[in-house]
Amino acid sequence: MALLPILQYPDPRLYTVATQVRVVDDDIRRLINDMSDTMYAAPGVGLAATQVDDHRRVIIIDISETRDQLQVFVNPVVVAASGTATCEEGCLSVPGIFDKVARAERISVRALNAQGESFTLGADGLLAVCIQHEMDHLEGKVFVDYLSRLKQQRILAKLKKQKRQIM
Ligand code: K1U
Ligand code: ZN
Repeated sequence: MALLPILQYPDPRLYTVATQVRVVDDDIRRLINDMSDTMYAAPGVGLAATQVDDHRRVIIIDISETRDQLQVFVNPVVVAASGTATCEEGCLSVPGIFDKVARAERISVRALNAQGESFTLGADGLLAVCIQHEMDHLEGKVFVDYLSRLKQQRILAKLKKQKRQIM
């Protein structure tokens, strides 16, 4: 079991654009295993490689109540999107902050699985939100970037205060 440190907003490394995975090999599968240990321990319902300072296009998600339905997306691409839905989001890189973000209501995503096989998945509800949130991380985008400047300033102040209290 390997728990990886999760980058905390506003760490500049969260703004890195991830690169395509050329081959899904044992090295990528090790990353997926370490990311899943980290996500389940946090606990979270998703994690992007960016958040553990690995800038390859890998995201994982498990929105199941039983926490045993891991979904792996390597090189994910949204191939169709429709509607708009606003949902409250959180992020392991922005602890204790939750706010509403508008995203596509339904998406169809194409990706490779942990065996390197291509698949296409239709998603709505929390799964669609999570996939879009994690794919944003691969583009160097954090959900607070969608919020107003004023909210961003308040979040930064709150996180600074939290950090001071921990030290
Ligand atoms: O990207 C991340 O840091 C993961 C993030 C995913 C996410 C959650 C909700 C809306 C959009 C994206 C989280 O997992 S935050 C933690 C969380 O929401 C949660 C944790 C445990 C159980 C249920 C939810
Ligand atoms: Zn996040």
